[in-house]
Amino acid sequence: MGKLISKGWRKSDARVIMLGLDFAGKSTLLYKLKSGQAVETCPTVGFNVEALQTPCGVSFTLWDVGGQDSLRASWPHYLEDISTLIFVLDSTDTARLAEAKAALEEALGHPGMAGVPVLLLANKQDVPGALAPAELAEGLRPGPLAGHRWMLRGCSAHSGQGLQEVLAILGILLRG
Ligand code: G3D
Repeated sequence: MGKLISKGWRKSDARVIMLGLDFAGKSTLLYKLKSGQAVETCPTVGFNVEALQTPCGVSFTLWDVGGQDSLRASWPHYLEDISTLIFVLDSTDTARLAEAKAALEEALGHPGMAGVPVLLLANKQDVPGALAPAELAEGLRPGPLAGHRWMLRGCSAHSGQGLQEVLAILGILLRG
């Protein structure tokens, strides 16, 4: 934990957790948001965390939690005291959309998640043939999102498309 504090983490910062299936692009998003650059990632074993700020100066920590099947059992450990959930979808992975929906349902079923706002990110919009955000939304219905304030945005962790808007939306959600 000392290491986290030295990276700029303060207990008072809002906690935003980023979940999604493995390969959705969570780690790439985290580091693109942090540094503005797409970096090479390795599968996340456990979590990555970075201290970030919205354009209007709201500080938060963004937790990227590994999404591989074997790691999803650990998600509940991270689902306490959450300000916002970011759920990342791979817009090119139509085969696993049902699996992603089930994982989202499971995460939102955790008692600590009642009423937590959800920002769904349709990542990899730079890939030709990627599903548009509205098409992904269709695939998620009937939704696990009832009772939650939620938004869905397209983005690309590679090109940075949509990420300024993601930060702006987080600012709105975090200020309530
Ligand atoms: P994860 O943390 O959700 O498991 P990663 O996913 O961030 O490790 O990304 C998985 C792969 O998707 C990586 O490819 C990464 O470069 C790629 N990726 C992430 N975001 C995007 C995006 O917006 N567009 C495109 N085209 N690819 C993306 P590799 O080949 O490095 O494993």
